[in-house]
Amino acid sequence: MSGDHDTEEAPPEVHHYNNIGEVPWDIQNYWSQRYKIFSKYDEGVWLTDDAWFGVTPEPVANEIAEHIAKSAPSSRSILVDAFAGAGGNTIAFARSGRWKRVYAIEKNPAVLQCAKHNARIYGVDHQITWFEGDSLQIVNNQLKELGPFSVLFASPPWGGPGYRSDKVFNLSTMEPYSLATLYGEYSLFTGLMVLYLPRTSNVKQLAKLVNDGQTATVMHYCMEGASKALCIYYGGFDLD
Ligand code: MGP
Repeated sequence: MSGDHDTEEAPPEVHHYNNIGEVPWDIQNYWSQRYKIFSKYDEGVWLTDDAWFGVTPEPVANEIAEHIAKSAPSSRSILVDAFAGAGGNTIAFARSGRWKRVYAIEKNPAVLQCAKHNARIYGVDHQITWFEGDSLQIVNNQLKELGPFSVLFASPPWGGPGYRSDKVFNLSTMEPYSLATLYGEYSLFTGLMVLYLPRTSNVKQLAKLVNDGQTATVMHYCMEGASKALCIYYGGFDLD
């Protein structure tokens, strides 16, 4: 461990790797991009080995946070991050300064501890309320009353890095939650949602959820000239 934020104890599955010799082979590719993922990596960022695959790289997370901040109606003052993971997006939302409060949900207790720790490194922990548990349940039970004031962002699991083997990614078989399940459940909470999905997502499936006369925007987020992922903006965002 290194940095100034290591007074707390890390759970056994949480690591801060300092050199490539310590890093499992299947995440070495991600570790070599660690400063793109977290620019403050060397300050002691924590991750579980599985969390590396799903973290949104910091420049992408910042760009998304900026787009949501400027396009959401001003009446919305709460941002709910439904799958916080190790905190990449949550931290960017808090840093944007746009939200009265950021609510962050994560099911895996060790990953949640990483997110809290990483938010402290970025100095934004005090702006975030954390929930441990199932995203769909927490949104529609514990957070229910906040729906009319909220924008929901979800970067769900895509079923692992194997998503790349599909030329067109089928969102109806996405594990563990399909697009229709996520959209259906989150729509009960708020009409304003942004979903972070594979760059190869089936666009027809994305469009099927848009009612006649309404619009949705697909935005690709790129690094070094290549799309990393897309976001679909459902509801009244002003992205022009
Ligand atoms: P990638 O395809 O694994 O990496 O993930 P990359 O660097 O584009 O691969 P390359 O070798 O083809 O260049 C691209 C981005 O998708 C990552 O930066 C993550 O933000 C995101 N991502 C990957 N997975 C497997 C998931 C996932 O399961 N869920 C979410 N929400 N994001 C993911």
